[in-house]
Amino acid sequence: MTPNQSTTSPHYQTIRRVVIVIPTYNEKENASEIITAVLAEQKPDDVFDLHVLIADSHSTDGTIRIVEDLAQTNPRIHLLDVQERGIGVGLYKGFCHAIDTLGADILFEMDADFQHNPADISRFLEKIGEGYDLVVGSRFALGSVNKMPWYRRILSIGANQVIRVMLNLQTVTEITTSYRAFTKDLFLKIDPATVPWQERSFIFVPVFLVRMIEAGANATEIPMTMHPRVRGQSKMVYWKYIRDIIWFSIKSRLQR
Ligand SMILES: Nc1nc2c(ncn2[C@@H]2O[C@H](COP(=O)(O)OP(=O)(O)OP(=O)(O)O)[C@@H](O)[C@H]2O)c(=O)[nH]1
Ligand SMILES: [Mg+2]
Repeated sequence: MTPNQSTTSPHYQTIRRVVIVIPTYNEKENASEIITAVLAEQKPDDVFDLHVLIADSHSTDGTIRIVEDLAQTNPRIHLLDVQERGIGVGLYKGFCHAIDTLGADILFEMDADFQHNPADISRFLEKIGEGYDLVVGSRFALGSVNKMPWYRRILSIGANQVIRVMLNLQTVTEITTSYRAFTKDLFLKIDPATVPWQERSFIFVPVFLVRMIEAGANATEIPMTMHPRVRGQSKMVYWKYIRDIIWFSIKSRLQR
């Protein structure tokens, strides 16, 4: 060590690989831009080494080709074709691939359509650096900005309240949006059989968070900015999501 180098310099700390898993189905309008925006968050000399994994359900609109081309030019960009439909399939298989093949220490889940702002990534990582093993982006935390239309805001308030009250969840205020960072160690504590990752509806998203909390996560929330989708088509089927949330909440309540 030369005299002006300190042991607290990032080079003397363990570099932790962060893999941001983005599930996609027919996101050709967003794919290239979201990857670029995520990787722009890599800070020089950081202790976090950012990678992005697109976990695609065999899109038919050319998303795969766009990501394949980008992956050839940048080793931080990865593609996994999970073949089957479902955000849960994309996320769950994406997390496993990120750990087993890409060597992830820290995982993110994030949407492709810019509803989750990539500029928030560094604030998630700050909290991981402070020792939390789960950081949840919340539309209900003080300082968050929610630009969704009124009917979507009512829907999200209702869905979150139903789950929180029925399961008596105190730790987090946001259960239904998929913008989170967590450690590999926390993920590995979860029994895949307890998470509905093969369901076509979005029910994986809240159940996965509940399982992380039940696994003893040291969790915190950060305020996030949420914007309506600008490009591409929504894949959310609201009635199925509401039905599945109510059913999951009732089942969980009865089992307690
Ligand atoms: N791998 C995979 N990803 C999916 C699937 N369905 C949706 N996604 C992705 O999951 C993320 C969230 O889906 P959205 O359609 O944006 O759902 P939403 O944000 O609740 O709805 P909007 O606010 O209307 O956009 C996006 O990145 C989608 O491309 C799927 O079947 N497979
Ligand atoms: Mg969306």
